[in-house]
Amino acid sequence: MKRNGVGRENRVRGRPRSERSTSCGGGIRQSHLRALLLVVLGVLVFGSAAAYAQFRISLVPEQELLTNGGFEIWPSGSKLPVGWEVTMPGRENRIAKSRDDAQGLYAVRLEGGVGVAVGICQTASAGVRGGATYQVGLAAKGTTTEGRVRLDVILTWFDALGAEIGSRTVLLLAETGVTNYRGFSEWFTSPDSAAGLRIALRNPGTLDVLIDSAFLRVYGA
Ligand SMILES: [Ca+2]
Repeated sequence: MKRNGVGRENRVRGRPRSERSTSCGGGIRQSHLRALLLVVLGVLVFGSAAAYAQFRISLVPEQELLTNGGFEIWPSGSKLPVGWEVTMPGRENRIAKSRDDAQGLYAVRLEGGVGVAVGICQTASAGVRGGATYQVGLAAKGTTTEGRVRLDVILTWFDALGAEIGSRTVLLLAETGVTNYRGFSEWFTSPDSAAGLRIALRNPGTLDVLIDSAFLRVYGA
């Protein structure tokens, strides 16, 4: 009887070892599993947030503001590509269509000279607004390995009444021996009252410069 009582007591005080082991061990594993899942979830959430912040610009809609940025369209007999004007009157004869292109069929060549800065420009209004993020870029190169090739990109902002409200020169190229196309780009933000943006591509150097694949994008359109 006593032996049986002890046996019953043992059975009552504790569940079989295998059951305890299964229950307790399982509880610990579930706890660890929950912690691990939380860590993984945290990594995913924070990792995704960081990735989103880093690449958010590429995820929002964008709008191209330039007309004929690839310089593929040229009116018959014209020295200027469609959509572009000359920055200084009378300099059309120093601007030319070139088959030495980075993309497509044609590029534009701005002739260099002493005391002369040949340039082309165009003004965008559709899609231009205050406080937006923009990216301007192009491919450019020189035609000789000797001397310094120059190219300035000049951005000028206008308000809704057409008054100039700011200007900024972005020097994209000022290097020696660049005879293969290289891509250049820069990010910027518009002034709050911006309603128009003129972009001018100007060669202030003495050597010719070739330009192709120009773009001017606004994000969040
Ligand atoms: Ca082209």
